[in-house]
This record gives sequence, structure tokens and C-alpha cells, in this order.
Amino acid sequence: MAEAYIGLGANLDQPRQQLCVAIERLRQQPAVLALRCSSFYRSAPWGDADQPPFVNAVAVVETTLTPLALLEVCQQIEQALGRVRDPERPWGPRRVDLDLLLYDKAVMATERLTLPHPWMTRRAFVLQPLLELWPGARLPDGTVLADALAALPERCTPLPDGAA
Ligand code: A4P
Ligand code: MG
Repeated sequence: MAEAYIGLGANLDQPRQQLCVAIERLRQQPAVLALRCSSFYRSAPWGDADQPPFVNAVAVVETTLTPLALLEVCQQIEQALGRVRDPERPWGPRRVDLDLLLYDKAVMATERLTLPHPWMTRRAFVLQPLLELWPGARLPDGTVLADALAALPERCTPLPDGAA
């Protein structure tokens, strides 16, 4: 059994609702045996400023899936929710995005999958929800994620329950 952290983000078509559906789909996977989700956060767009604010969250799952099989499940959920990719804007607006952040202490860099997720230490919208689930979080190389967050200038805002 492995423990994996998945980052979720959305900024189109009722983003909070998109995240709720994506989390439910993850929970329904037969090979996902447990799931905990962070609070939802509102965050300013990162990397491509000309788009609506995002709603972000992190889920931790216990799974028997391999890293690649879990990535495939994430991509199937993105497709089922109607995500349309714009190859011209990799950091552009999206209905839903699921990124594999950490998978146990796996370290890999292939064309299809890089672990840990290469940008995660630079993104408060990943670190804040992840630290909520795992306050002592470390990368496989020992990097303390609370220190990575402390070094970032921006913060995202927890959404009150029921907010759109
Ligand atoms: N890939 C490699 N490693 C991974 C991994 N660890 N997790 C490959 C997921 N995918 C991984 O991803 C492109 C390819 O990366 C995949 O085919 C996969 O095999 P994608 O999801 O198709 O494309 P993308 O999401 O548009 O690009 P990318 O680089 O994943 O963008 P990001 O990093 O997801 O950034 N601002 C805020 N505030 N909140 C956000 O959530 N998100 C983005 C998107 C930009 N700005 C944001 C947010
Ligand atoms: Mg992505």
C-alpha cells in the first residue's frame, strides 16, 4: 500500500463544485482505499496572471495503484469532467487539474511523470493545503515543506464552507 498526495485546482465553471466531483471520483476508485482532503483555498493565478482566481486543495490517498496508474486515473477524471487542454497555455485556465505531488518516497523523472511534482515547493496553493494534512511534510530529499512555504511571498485564503 502506498500513500500519495494529489493537488487539485480549478478556475472555470464553478471551480469548487468541480473539485468536489473530482474528489468523489477519486474516492470511488476500487484501488483507492482511503482518502482525506484538505480545506479548499482561493489563490491568485500562478504563472499566467490573465485568468480567474483558482480554488485549490490537496487530497491524500492510500492506494494499491502504481504511480503511473494513479496518474492515469487522475487524467481520466480530468477528461470525464470535461477538461479542455490548450497546448499554447500550459498554465492557463482549466475546469479541473489533478497533479500527482508525492508518492511515498518515490523520486523519478520520465516524460510522463516527474516525482516529486517539480513546482510544488514554489506554490503556496500546494504547500498550504498539503501542510494541513501533514504538518511535518518533507520531500524524499529531506526538504522541510514548512520551510519552503515560509520562503514564499504569497499565501492563499481558506474558503469558508459553502462558498462558491
Ligand atoms: N506530468 C509529469 N509529472 C507529472 C505529475 N507529477 N503530475 C506530465 C501530473 N502530471 C505530470 O500536464 C502535462 C503533462 O505533465 C502530463 O501529460 C503528465 O504526463 P497537464 O495536466 O496535461 O498540463 P497542465 O496542467 O496544463 O500543465 P502543468 O505543467 O501540469 O501545469 P500545472 O503545473 O498543473 O499548472 N495557479 C493557481 N493559483 N492554482 C493552480 O492550480 N495551476 C496551474 C497549472 C497554473 N497556475 C495555477 C494553478
Ligand atoms: Mg497538471
